[in-house]
Amino acid sequence: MTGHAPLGQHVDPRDVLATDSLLSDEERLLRDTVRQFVGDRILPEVGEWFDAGTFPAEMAKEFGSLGLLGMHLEGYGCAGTSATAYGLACLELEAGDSGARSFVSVQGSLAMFPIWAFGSEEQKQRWLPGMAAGELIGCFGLTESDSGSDPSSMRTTARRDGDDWVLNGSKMWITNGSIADVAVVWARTDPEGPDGGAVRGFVVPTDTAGFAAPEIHRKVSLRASVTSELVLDDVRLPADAVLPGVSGMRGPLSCLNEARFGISFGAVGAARACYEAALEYSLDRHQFDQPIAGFQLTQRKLVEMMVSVQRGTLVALHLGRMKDAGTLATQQVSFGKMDNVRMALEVAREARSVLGANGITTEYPVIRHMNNLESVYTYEGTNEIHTLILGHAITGIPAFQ
Ligand code: TGC
Ligand code: FAD
Repeated sequence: MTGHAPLGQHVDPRDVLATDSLLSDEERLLRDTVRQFVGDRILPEVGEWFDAGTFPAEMAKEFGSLGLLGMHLEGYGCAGTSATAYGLACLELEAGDSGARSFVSVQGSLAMFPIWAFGSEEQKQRWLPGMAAGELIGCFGLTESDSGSDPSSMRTTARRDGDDWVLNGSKMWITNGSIADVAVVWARTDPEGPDGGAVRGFVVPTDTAGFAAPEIHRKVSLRASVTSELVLDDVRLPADAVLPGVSGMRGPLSCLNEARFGISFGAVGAARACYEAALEYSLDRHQFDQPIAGFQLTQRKLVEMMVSVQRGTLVALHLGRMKDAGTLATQQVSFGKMDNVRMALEVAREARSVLGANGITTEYPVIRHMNNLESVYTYEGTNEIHTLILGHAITGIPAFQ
């Protein structure tokens, strides 16, 4: 027994390390279902959505009927899958477009998760089933124009007025803001009040007086996704609008762990799509009387891309198995988000070069992914912030300030 496959055995160019064998039958089935959905419903149209700078809100119900919204949460109409299954769905969605994965991340990990984890039973019953079905769309308001990487410097306030809460301030760069039915908004309470100035989460129906969500235009990245400002002008909410189960920055940062985990998988999907587009193109495209895949310099690019995608897949799966075992540390999530997103961006740029001039049009998916990944590199904690989280983890010295 040599431990080797027979000489000359074929390897799959799309999965050279046979990472597929690490999935269960159930995971493969889910992966294939989402892949087919992306092929049928997203890929044929996403170029137009990107060109038009829009994401159709109607897709929410389609995501809902596939069980993709809040899919790793239990109860309240959620599918209750494993974390790895959620990751695999993110991977396939982002192989279509980062905007599709963003929609699902924000809905499930950023809007539903805080209600599910920190909400009252009444809040859960009111919002989660409709959100799981895609009948109600949620958004997550943490970032402000002057508080991005340092969200604890936020200026949005929540003041008590009798039993009511009154919110004032604004949030910036909020995915799904203009199409949302409900916004989970993080605001700082009165330092003199009973919450002692702690950040609290509020469930804000977007038809509440004083709430507005103007859309942000002129993006050249993540165009197939709605991004908005949230304006809160004396938004008066009943006492029970606050999320009772959490106080302090732990609230919003816990939600980020969920979404960053999904991005660790999602980025691999975008990278895989770019690698596969470059491989296919390089085998078809002839120059100097031969396929450009026959040039050593092109082969090197293809091999580097393939190795990166395979390595990213292994990292993501490892994180998924740890999350399912309940052992995943937040710093390990930062590893996946930081390394897989930068990997995907490098792969996208390399793939773009293989496509030559064709690589600069949205006729091919590569530059769309490449531009999208610039947003993914920045949101959910920039590459630098995750570097510093890991730097802190290995040295014990925080270097944020
Ligand atoms: P720090 O003083 O370290 O901690 C404050 C409290 O928070 C707790 N904590 C966490 N809890 C859960 N998960 C984590 N990852 C946590 N990190 C910290 C910590 O234990 C402490 O709790 P307690 O109870 O002792 O008070 O926090 P800090 O304010 O100094 O922050 C550190 C830093 C820089 C790492 C953090 O601010 C950060 O991660 N900044 C990046 C901001 C960010 O990622 N924003 C994302 C906005 S949402 C978004 O981008 C959506 S994109 C959506 C799409 O996909 O379209
Ligand atoms: P800044 O924090 O100003 O950073 C600018 C640069 O400085 C970066 O390179 C950063 O890494 C660097 N920097 C900052 N601090 C340090 C430091 N201590 N050390 C070293 N370098 C540092 N937010 C939400 O709340 N909800 C959403 O739904 C949402 N969706 C988004 C969708 C899109 C398309 C985009 C682009 C952003 C979205 N965001 C959302 C906001 C996103 O989370 C922020 O953009 C991100 O956290 C970075 O903040 P910033 O853009 O203000 O950059």
